[in-house]
Amino acid sequence: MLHNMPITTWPLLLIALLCCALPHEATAAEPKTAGPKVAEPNYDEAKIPPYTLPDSLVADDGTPIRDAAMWQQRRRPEILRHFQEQVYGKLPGRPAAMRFETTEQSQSTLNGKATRKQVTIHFTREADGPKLNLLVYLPSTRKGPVPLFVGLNFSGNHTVHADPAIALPSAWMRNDETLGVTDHRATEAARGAHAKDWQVERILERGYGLATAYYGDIDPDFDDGFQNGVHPLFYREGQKAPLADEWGSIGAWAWGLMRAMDYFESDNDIDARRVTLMGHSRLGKAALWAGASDPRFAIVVSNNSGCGGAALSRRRIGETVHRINTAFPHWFCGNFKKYNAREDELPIDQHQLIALMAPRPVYITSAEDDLWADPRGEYLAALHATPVYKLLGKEGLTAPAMPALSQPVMSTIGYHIRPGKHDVTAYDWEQFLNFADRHLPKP
Ligand code: GTR
Repeated sequence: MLHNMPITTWPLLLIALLCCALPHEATAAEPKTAGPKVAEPNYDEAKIPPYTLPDSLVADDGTPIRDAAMWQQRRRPEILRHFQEQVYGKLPGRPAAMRFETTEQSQSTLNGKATRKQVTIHFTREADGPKLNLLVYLPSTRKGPVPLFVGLNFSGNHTVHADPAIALPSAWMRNDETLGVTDHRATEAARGAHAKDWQVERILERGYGLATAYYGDIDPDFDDGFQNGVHPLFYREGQKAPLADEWGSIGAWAWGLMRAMDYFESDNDIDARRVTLMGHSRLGKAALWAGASDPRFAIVVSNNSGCGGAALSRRRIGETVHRINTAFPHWFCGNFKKYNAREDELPIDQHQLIALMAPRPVYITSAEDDLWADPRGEYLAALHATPVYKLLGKEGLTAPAMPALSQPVMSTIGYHIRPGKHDVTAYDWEQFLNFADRHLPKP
């Protein structure tokens, strides 16, 4: 999906360094805000400073969390609040005037394999207000409401399949010659360009629907001081930007996914209790945050989500808090900047983001060459979320050591690492489908 560099034979370190220097799908902008210099990335396990992870089963005041009730009533809200106030920012609720409009529908498409729906979620009464355009495919073989995968896409709904009926997005898009994006508008050139990242036919064949939307519909991915996208809809009188503990762009993308869930609840062809949320990279961070914030998502899949996603911040390997906050000042809330090069002061770490999903299943993936995202830190976060699952009577992650390449572990917390780069592959999708088959509640 993101980078198409011929990098097969270079040493891993060089690859990792290039990951920070060369563009991902949306360019990893070099730090543009003034401030202390961001430390050079470390890729050496031996140079990770010693750290202690916050204990999910001890409350902030030192009280041990002994049972499920104490977790649910006391510790979970405490951890959730830390993530809201210090990391992603607080989210608003569902807008009162929100409405759904089916703009296009076909009972039989993709050679008879699917029903297609295109649905606009209008966040305001006005037709030209901010909106999210959902593309939904449902298997023709369905006998009733179907389980569904949902995920935001990077470059427009028209990139997920060559289907000529998919509407082009109209929202701002990063210019990209390879996708034919000029003047920040999508064009026909990219139709089907990311089909391999979505495996539409395979998902349908396995009995699942797929819903997707362009993340830029919710908030264009650049730092404009939160003037575009959905943020201004919620400003109080005189407010010009979110407060330090209010949502940034990752929060907005997560919020958009929650609004998609509102739609699924209204569509009788979809089983809203069996929705698996999948996100890659920055959208994996958003998926985890949406899953933590909204218990309606039955499963969350984090694909290569890295720093601010599934990877432990305190390891400071590959991408760090300081670097991500500097390159992408709009992603997290203002307060998160306090932790630049001060990870030990965070009241939480990312294993607790995974624990907020408990007891729901969550699947974490890494890619061998994606050292920027810290595969080992992603595995360790999954492992250290396990005590919360155990407290709730689930197994958590059953792999006490990091699994070998292509050896998926499918316990309540699942994990795999595959060979290759930062990407979503057909192999990854096969595992997501297997994981959903295994863990979704029965209809
Ligand atoms: C990188 C960023 C990562 C990851 C990635 C992506 O530039 O440093 O945190 O989110 O972008 O989303 O592709």
